[in-house]
Amino acid sequence: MKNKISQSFRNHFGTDPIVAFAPGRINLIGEHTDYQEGLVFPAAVAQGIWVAIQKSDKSSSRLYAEDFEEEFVFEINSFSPQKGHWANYTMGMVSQLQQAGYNLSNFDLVFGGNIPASGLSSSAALSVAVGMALTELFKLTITKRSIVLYAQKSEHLFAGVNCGIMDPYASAFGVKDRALLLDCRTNTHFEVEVDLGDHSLILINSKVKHQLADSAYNKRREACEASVQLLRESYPDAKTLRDIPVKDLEKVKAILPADLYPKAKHVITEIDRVNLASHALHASDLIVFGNLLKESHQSLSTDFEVSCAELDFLAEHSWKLPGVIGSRMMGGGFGGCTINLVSNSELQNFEKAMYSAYKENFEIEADFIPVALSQGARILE
Ligand code: GAF
Repeated sequence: MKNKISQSFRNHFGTDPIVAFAPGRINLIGEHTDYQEGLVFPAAVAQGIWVAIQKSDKSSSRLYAEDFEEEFVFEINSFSPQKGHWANYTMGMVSQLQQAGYNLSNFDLVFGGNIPASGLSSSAALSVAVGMALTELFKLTITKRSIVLYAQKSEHLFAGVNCGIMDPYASAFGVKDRALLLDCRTNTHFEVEVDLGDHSLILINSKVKHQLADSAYNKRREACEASVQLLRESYPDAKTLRDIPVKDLEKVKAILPADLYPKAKHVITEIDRVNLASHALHASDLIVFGNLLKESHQSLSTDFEVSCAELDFLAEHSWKLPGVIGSRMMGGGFGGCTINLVSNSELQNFEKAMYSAYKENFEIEADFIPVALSQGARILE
């Protein structure tokens, strides 16, 4: 893929580029907790986005999206977000760097990738790869941590999604064979070795992406913030739902209105589940780990209401099959993938059974994506 993107750059712009790579991510557990300063448990995957870049002496910056075969041109000192456009992830990063005081000149850029499904954070991977590429190109002194924060802010301001930090963080800091137990309050992580014995992680791509997912995402975040406001009467020091102990759920229920309580309950219990899941994984207790995945799905579906018929079907049907340790929807919701932990001896049967059951119910041919936990973003030699 690196060669393809470099070659495309040479064809378009006639010079040799610097190439950066940033991977997509999975998340073992901990959904919709990052923007409440909770815990999450993501990892980088092998697939990702490659960005080729070089300085330009032209009066504008030229972008080319290899996968869409589309060009976009903008002036480095005067640009604004274009609704729904892929160029936002480059312009958003440029804007963040400029606001931080870095002086950039025009550049040419080609990007492309091999992320096989939605829900694996291709947008965060693109932002992080662009951040890495610009840092290298202009010899800027910027830490990966800052690139992560700029990527998140860029998604807020240029894509209109008020996301948390999990996706760019996992893309930047991923480690081979490890998941990151990330504390979204301190923005620091522990690496946890993921030894699944005779089991594998496999994603099922539902191939659906329901409309309004972005506005529903923002609404969920607002609901959490509204809950915190109300809870402050009883918990004056609470900054986010992270500060509400899981043992206080009954008290929380008495305070919050009926529409907010289930959302708050999801976040509070999900943070607890991440804690328990990391201990279970550390102790190689896959049964406990798998049950937590199931509880996470139920909570996301019933309480947080970010699942959909297709994801519910994929998770619920998986639970019934032999060799399945756990299964749940993954990521923001309303489509994308489920993540499944399945015994290697049953993997083929699992795929066959899930493929036909899903096709029969939704007339969609699901894809199965094996997961290899991999290294995070880097400049390629
Ligand atoms: C999306 C967001 F970008 C993340 O920040 C996170 O909130 C996730 O949904 C849900 O856990 O991927």
